[in-house]
Amino acid sequence: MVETQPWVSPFDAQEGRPNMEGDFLREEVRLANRNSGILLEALRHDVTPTGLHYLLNHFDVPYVPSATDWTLSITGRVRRPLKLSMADIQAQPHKTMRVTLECAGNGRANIGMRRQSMPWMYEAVGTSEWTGTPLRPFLEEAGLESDAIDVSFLGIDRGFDKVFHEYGRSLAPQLALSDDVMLVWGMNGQPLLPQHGFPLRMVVPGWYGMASVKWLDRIEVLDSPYQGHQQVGSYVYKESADDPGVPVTHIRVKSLMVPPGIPDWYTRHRLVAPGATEVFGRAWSGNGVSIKRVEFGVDGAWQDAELDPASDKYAWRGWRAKWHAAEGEHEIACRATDENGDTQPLDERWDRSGFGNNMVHKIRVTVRA
Ligand SMILES: Nc1nc2c(c(=O)[nH]1)N[C@H]1C(S)=C(S)[C@@H](COP(=O)(O)O)O[C@H]1N2
Ligand SMILES: [Mo]
Repeated sequence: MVETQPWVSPFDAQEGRPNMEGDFLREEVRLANRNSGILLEALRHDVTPTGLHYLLNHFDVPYVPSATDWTLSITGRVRRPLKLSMADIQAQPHKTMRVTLECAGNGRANIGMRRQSMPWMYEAVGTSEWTGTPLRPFLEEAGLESDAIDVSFLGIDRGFDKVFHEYGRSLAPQLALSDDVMLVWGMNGQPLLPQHGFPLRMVVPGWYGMASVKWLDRIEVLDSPYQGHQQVGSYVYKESADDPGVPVTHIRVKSLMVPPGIPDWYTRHRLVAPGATEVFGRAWSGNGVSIKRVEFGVDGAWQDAELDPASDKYAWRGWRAKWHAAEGEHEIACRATDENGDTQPLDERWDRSGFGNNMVHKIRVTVRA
């Protein structure tokens, strides 16, 4: 870690943070202490224990002591504006879905010229059983006007990222009305924890995590495209600053392994005993596309891994590979391909903000008796 950057008021500056190489900044380390990732060994669990699920909070976690007074309003280009209590929402039919969430910035720190932001390596992913109810009946009750072209979702957390804003995102009406977009109050059979959006959040399965707005209190139906910072000023794939870019949407195909053997505590370098061993991992893709193939690589030689039975449509899939570990230094890797034929790249995928880097997971291993 190197010294903190010279102080420039972030409340005035309009420029984004630059890209950089080298050691992590104090600011990045502080963000990493606030936003924890999954421990890779916890990939073993089909459903990530709640306390091991990754976290990404841009601002402060709001203090909401009870769900009793929480309301969700639906306003804007609707025929009947609604103000719903948690009781109104929970009176709808319940549904529990197993969904893998991944942060769009996962893999950012593995890009040579990384963006100054949350320095995720591989660990911004987790799978939960989310309990809630589809959003659709509420939007239908409110009744979208014929000029409604965007549906915005706002949380109560606020702060600065170039500009002042409340965390907000939007979805096209057609998507907001799909059966899979959910209003969620439960995570793994318990009320949401404060850091995961208590008492109410969205889950937009198959999309990178930014779409799943936490602490949801307002839905505004719009007759023009939503212009919130998290929609148009961030989460856009760009080659360079003047690239108009392409919005970040669905999760890209990816796989990870449980690091085999035992770690050195500080470097996390692995030590594996020679002989037969099994490497276990997970693979997933976005938009409900299933995993077709996972390969396991040792020093660049690839073999097919065995896939566990498919899980829910939007949840990751287990895989395992037999490895006859020979003494010496090795680099092991895994690579997934989905039913669309999309495969993970071997090397980092450039994006100016470090979004969508789904390069293969590589681990250096010492094999010694
Ligand atoms: N209100 C609000 N919702 C939010 C965020 C946020 O900062 N504020 N972060 C988003 C991002 S970028 C991700 S990846 C997911 C993370 O959800 P989790 O912390 O429950 O894992 O929440 C999304 N929803
Ligand atoms: Mo994210």
